[in-house]
Amino acid sequence: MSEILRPKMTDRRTFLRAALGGTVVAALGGAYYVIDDAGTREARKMVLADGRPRLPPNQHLLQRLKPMGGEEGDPNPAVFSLKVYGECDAPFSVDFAGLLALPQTTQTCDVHCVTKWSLFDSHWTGVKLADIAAKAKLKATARYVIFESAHGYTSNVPLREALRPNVMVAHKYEGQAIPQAHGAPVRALVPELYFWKSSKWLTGIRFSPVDVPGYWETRGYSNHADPWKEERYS
Ligand SMILES: Nc1nc2c(c(=O)[nH]1)N[C@H]1C(S)=C(S)[C@@H](COP(=O)(O)O)O[C@H]1N2
Ligand SMILES: [Mo]
Repeated sequence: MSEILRPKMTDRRTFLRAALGGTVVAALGGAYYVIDDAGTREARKMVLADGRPRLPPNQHLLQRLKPMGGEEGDPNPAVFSLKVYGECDAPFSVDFAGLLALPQTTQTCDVHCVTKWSLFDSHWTGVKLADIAAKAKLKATARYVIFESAHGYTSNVPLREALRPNVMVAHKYEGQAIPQAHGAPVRALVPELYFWKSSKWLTGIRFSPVDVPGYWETRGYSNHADPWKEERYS
């Protein structure tokens, strides 16, 4: 994750084609991801309803979601189970069918990676974290949400922020099952914090009375991770 978004022109033809379109190509992880310079310039003029710039400071637009890696979990929905527990009166577990039986929402949102790329207008379907919290009957002592993923990856989000209507447990991306690289079959989605908070290959949601810094938060990255405040590192 510490890689810097940096153009590396290894494929001349792809570069020229992109350059003609007014864009620059970044070769990252062996694949090409287009930094949309024209789009970035336009994006910098956009303002959110609450006055924040739509594109957080020092971010650049990509045209599609870049797989950022991680230790993959089992993508098979048939073996999926999500454990919801911690500071709540009605902890529960759901399998994939059980997740689909909960109230579903589809949203369009922007996501922002700490390596300085952003993607506008990504589409996700899943269950709002707020609906999961209501079903679990949170205790007043719950103050943080800890997203737990395969192989011990975790991320921490203050409860108040996790209850925002755009925070969800997603099982579809762009109308399709989430691809394995992006966290199949189910991932967390926290659009207003840097993307590392959006745990892929999700296996658990724990409501905690105390903060528990997660995988990246204990490796030099910001505990809170607000892209508009550029909370990148701790
Ligand atoms: N389980 C798990 N989730 C994870 C990660 C990871 O390594 N493991 N990486 C995070 C980081 S650093 C980012 S930027 C996003 C990347 O999501 P993407 O690969 O779908 O773009 O996933 C986050 N979720
Ligand atoms: Mo990341």
